[in-house]
Amino acid sequence: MERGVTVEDIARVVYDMQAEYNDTLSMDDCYESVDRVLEKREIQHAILVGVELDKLAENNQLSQPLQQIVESDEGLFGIDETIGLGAVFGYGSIAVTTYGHLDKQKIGIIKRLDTKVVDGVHTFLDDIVASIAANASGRIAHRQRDHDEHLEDEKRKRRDEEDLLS
Ligand SMILES: [Ca+2]
Repeated sequence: MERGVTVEDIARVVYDMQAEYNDTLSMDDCYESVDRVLEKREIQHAILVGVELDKLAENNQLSQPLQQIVESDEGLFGIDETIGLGAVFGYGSIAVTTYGHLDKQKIGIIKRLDTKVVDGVHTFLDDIVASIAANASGRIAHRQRDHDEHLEDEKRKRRDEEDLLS
């Protein structure tokens, strides 16, 4: 990814969120899950919109009052959280819950973006990264549950194909 965020940064958040529920979870699983989430069109669109607005604000190219609001990451803005939230519904209730948690507890790269350790305007990016991490966490949690329920391989394969089609 661009804007100072790597897949590894996001995978690490996913690992932190899921490791306590999943004994066999590896960083590779988290990487893979983040990669799969990044293939989704609704996520790609959220990234496009959010990063574009961050960049425009960074270059002082938005109209007022939007420029000032995005540039200073005003707490009351709320559209940034809404875009992130809008992109988590595709992965079910665990993704939604995880997003809510990350929005409050901002861990890892999300915290670094939110507290402006990473240079530039990232008003939208922190919420989008939280959304990607929440989706990847939800994906892992649902797969783990399926595994626990001993779904036959056949069924899982079909779900993967549906995953790709959607
Ligand atoms: Ca934000």
